[in-house]
Amino acid sequence: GFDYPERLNVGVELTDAMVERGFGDHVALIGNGRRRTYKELSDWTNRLAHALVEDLGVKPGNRVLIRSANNPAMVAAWLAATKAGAVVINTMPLLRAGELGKIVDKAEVQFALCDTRLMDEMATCAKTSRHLQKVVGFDGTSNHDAELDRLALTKPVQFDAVETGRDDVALLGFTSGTTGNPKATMHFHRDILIIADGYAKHVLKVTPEDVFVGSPPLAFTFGLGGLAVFPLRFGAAATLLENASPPNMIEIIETHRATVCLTAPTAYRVMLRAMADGADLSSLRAAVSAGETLPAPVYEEWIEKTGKPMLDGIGATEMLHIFISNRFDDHRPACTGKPVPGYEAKVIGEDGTEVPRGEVGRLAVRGPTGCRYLADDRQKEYVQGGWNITGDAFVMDEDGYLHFAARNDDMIVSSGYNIAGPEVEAALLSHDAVAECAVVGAPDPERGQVVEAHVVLSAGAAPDEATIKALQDHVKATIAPYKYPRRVHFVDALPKTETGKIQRFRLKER
Ligand code: 3SK
Repeated sequence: GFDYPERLNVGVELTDAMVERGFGDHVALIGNGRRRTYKELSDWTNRLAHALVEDLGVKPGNRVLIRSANNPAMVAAWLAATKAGAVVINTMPLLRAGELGKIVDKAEVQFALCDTRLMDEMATCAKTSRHLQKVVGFDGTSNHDAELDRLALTKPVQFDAVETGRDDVALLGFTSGTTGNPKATMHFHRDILIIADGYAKHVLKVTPEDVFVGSPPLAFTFGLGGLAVFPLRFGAAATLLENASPPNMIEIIETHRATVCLTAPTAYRVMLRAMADGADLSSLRAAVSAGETLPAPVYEEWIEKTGKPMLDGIGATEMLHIFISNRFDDHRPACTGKPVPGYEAKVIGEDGTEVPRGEVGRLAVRGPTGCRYLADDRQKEYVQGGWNITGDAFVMDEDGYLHFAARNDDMIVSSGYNIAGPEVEAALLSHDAVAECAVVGAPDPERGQVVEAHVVLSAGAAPDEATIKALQDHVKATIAPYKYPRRVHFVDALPKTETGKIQRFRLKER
């Protein structure tokens, strides 16, 4: 069970409570060339919380938007606003004023805390917003040289945090929109601890000696959980990178001897190539792959080169974090694993009943976190009879392991065959000429749909008919031949969300 006191403020739990537990001198955050201990983080967030309440007028339940790239100042702003009892909306740095405006309207945001380097779009958004009362800048470079930092500077390092309830909303997570239609999901203070006390404790087995690195934005619950909540809950250190490119992550791993990495399979592919050129990833004890399905060749090469497993897992903004995962001592290729402690999963058909083992259906999960959309009719589609009905098609095998088939939208029906686009992608990715690819169903008068591959070629591969033929033959030789891509387009890059998920719907629109 996940038992928490009725009065619970997750901002306090991850800072002041950690100091009380003896972690005051442990390094909590590393970023922008500085290290901060838990005591420093506690003081910093308490000063900021004073400024939010006393100077800005933030009240419990107010919606506070934070706009920043991943850096320690963003984590501090999130924790401070949480201590002040606010409901926080973390947002991606690349969002434009129009996109920010939709979030501000939907969440009825009253206050925005914005890295001063990203102020232009925020200010444009504020001009037309009915809800926003105040936009205040903070210094994302941690030099404390912006309005909010100056207000906080003179405040005391003790703060009486708002005594929120464990079931009070602490966070609104906006879905990243692979379908182009974002929704807000509400999460309680207790939910944020549950993801640490479940997955991070029992699957990742986090200890105070761990050093985390990774690429998902803190604005995405994958990043907030993996790069802030998990380390801070256990007295570990989080390294935060504003630009988490694979070379930058490698540098951090080498410099800080990082032990846990969370990123997407494409980044791991690049890291594997870098290992061949001497990159030292030997400090990593855990490589978490999520956000996109993990192709078996990447999983296998990782084990071969590092001697350690790569943990594929699936989460959802609706569920807050990962709910199905492989384990260090129980992992398989092309397999997402089993439910995380506390969660149950089943695979259901159109009529909502469980399909036989081995058959494709929709993944349904239930557990201690779950979907609560903010004012959205889609709630009754997502949650039915206490089960969260995800948008993913899965197969449960005889032994209870779950295997990703496709996002429901990514199933291609061609001449009566059901073809899972990601399976064709995995086959293509096992060819040397393919750096990245996405497979979609394209309308076809004869077959209904045909399999269409969009391929980013590896350096040196020629974008010509001979390569198309080689790729088609390779797929036919790897999986059932009817699944081969009848159309192949070479592209420079694939359309992706800011969290790195491929936007297949954009390819379908083309
Ligand atoms: O699998 C995902 O996309 C995800 C979403 C939210 C939180 C965590 C994860 C891994």
